[in-house]
Amino acid sequence: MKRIFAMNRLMTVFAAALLTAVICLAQSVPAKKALTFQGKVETVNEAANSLKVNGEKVEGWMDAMIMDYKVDDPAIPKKLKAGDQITATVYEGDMVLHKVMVMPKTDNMKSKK
Ligand SMILES: [Cu+2]
Repeated sequence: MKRIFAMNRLMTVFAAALLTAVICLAQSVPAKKALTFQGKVETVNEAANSLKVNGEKVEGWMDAMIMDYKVDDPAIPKKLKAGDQITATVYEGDMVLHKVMVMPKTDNMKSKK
Protein backbone atom coordinates (compact mmCIF):
# COMPACT_ATOMS: atom_id res chain seq x y z
CA MET A 1 0.00 0.00 0.00
CA LYS A 2 2.79 2.37 0.91
CA ARG A 3 4.54 1.46 -2.29
CA ILE A 4 1.54 2.34 -4.47
CA PHE A 5 1.30 5.69 -2.74
CA ALA A 6 4.98 6.31 -3.49
CA MET A 7 4.43 5.42 -7.14
CA ASN A 8 1.53 7.82 -7.42
CA ARG A 9 3.62 10.51 -5.86
CA LEU A 10 6.44 9.80 -8.24
CA MET A 11 4.05 10.01 -11.20
CA THR A 12 2.74 13.34 -9.96
CA VAL A 13 6.26 14.72 -9.65
CA PHE A 14 7.14 13.36 -13.07
CA ALA A 15 4.04 14.91 -14.66
CA ALA A 16 4.79 18.26 -13.03
CA ALA A 17 8.38 18.12 -14.26
CA LEU A 18 7.21 17.26 -17.76
CA LEU A 19 4.75 20.12 -17.76
CA THR A 20 7.46 22.52 -16.60
CA ALA A 21 9.78 21.26 -19.35
CA VAL A 22 7.09 21.77 -22.00
CA ILE A 23 6.41 25.31 -20.79
CA CYS A 24 10.13 26.11 -20.75
CA LEU A 25 10.55 24.75 -24.29
CA ALA A 26 7.66 26.84 -25.55
CA GLN A 27 9.21 29.96 -24.05
CA SER A 28 12.74 29.29 -25.27
CA VAL A 29 11.76 29.18 -28.95
CA PRO A 30 14.04 31.84 -30.36
CA ALA A 31 12.43 34.96 -31.78
CA LYS A 32 12.22 34.82 -35.56
CA LYS A 33 15.05 36.63 -37.28
CA ALA A 34 14.11 40.12 -38.43
CA LEU A 35 15.03 40.98 -42.02
CA THR A 36 14.85 44.26 -43.93
CA PHE A 37 12.66 44.37 -47.01
CA GLN A 38 12.89 47.13 -49.62
CA GLY A 39 10.74 47.72 -52.66
CA LYS A 40 8.55 49.98 -54.72
CA VAL A 41 4.78 50.03 -54.27
CA GLU A 42 3.00 48.99 -57.47
CA THR A 43 -0.58 49.07 -56.24
CA VAL A 44 -2.34 49.56 -52.92
CA ASN A 45 -5.33 47.44 -51.91
CA GLU A 46 -6.87 49.13 -48.88
CA ALA A 47 -9.79 46.68 -48.65
CA ALA A 48 -7.44 43.69 -48.45
CA ASN A 49 -4.91 45.59 -46.32
CA SER A 50 -2.24 44.60 -48.81
CA LEU A 51 0.30 46.08 -51.18
CA LYS A 52 1.63 44.85 -54.47
CA VAL A 53 5.33 45.54 -54.19
CA ASN A 54 8.20 45.25 -56.62
CA GLY A 55 10.57 44.00 -53.97
CA GLU A 56 14.28 43.44 -53.85
CA LYS A 57 15.63 40.03 -52.93
CA VAL A 58 15.74 39.33 -49.21
CA GLU A 59 18.13 36.47 -48.51
CA GLY A 60 16.31 33.60 -46.80
CA TRP A 61 12.90 35.21 -47.28
CA MET A 62 11.91 36.11 -50.86
CA ASP A 63 13.52 36.51 -54.26
CA ALA A 64 13.23 39.78 -56.16
CA MET A 65 9.68 39.81 -57.54
CA ILE A 66 6.43 41.69 -57.76
CA MET A 67 3.87 40.22 -55.40
CA ASP A 68 1.15 41.05 -52.88
CA TYR A 69 2.02 41.39 -49.23
CA LYS A 70 -0.26 41.83 -46.26
CA VAL A 71 0.56 44.73 -43.97
CA ASP A 72 0.50 44.47 -40.17
CA ASP A 73 -1.08 47.89 -39.69
CA PRO A 74 -4.33 48.80 -41.56
CA ALA A 75 -3.39 52.48 -41.32
CA ILE A 76 -0.41 51.91 -43.59
CA PRO A 77 -2.11 51.27 -46.98
CA LYS A 78 -4.04 54.54 -46.57
CA LYS A 79 -0.75 56.43 -46.37
CA LEU A 80 0.82 54.81 -49.41
CA LYS A 81 0.49 55.26 -53.15
CA ALA A 82 1.91 53.65 -56.27
CA GLY A 83 5.53 54.60 -56.80
CA ASP A 84 6.40 54.95 -53.13
CA GLN A 85 9.71 53.43 -52.15
CA ILE A 86 9.28 51.51 -48.90
CA THR A 87 11.27 49.60 -46.36
CA ALA A 88 9.70 47.11 -43.98
CA THR A 89 10.72 44.62 -41.35
CA VAL A 90 9.89 41.02 -42.25
CA TYR A 91 10.36 37.73 -40.43
CA GLU A 92 11.34 34.27 -41.59
CA GLY A 93 8.30 32.19 -42.47
CA ASP A 94 5.98 35.22 -42.34
CA MET A 95 4.97 37.16 -45.48
CA VAL A 96 3.50 40.12 -43.61
CA LEU A 97 5.20 43.51 -43.86
CA HIS A 98 5.87 45.06 -40.46
CA LYS A 99 6.88 48.64 -39.62
CA VAL A 100 6.42 49.85 -43.19
CA MET A 101 8.17 53.16 -43.81
CA VAL A 102 8.21 55.35 -46.91
CA MET A 103 11.67 56.29 -48.07
CA PRO A 104 12.26 59.91 -48.97
CA LYS A 105 12.21 60.45 -52.72
CA THR A 106 15.67 60.85 -54.22
CA ASP A 107 16.05 64.26 -55.81
CA ASN A 108 17.07 63.55 -59.41
CA MET A 109 17.54 67.21 -60.29
CA LYS A 110 20.06 67.63 -57.51
CA SER A 111 22.04 64.48 -58.32
CA LYS A 112 22.35 65.46 -61.99
CA LYS A 113 24.29 68.61 -61.14
CU1 LIG B 1 7.30 36.16 -53.78
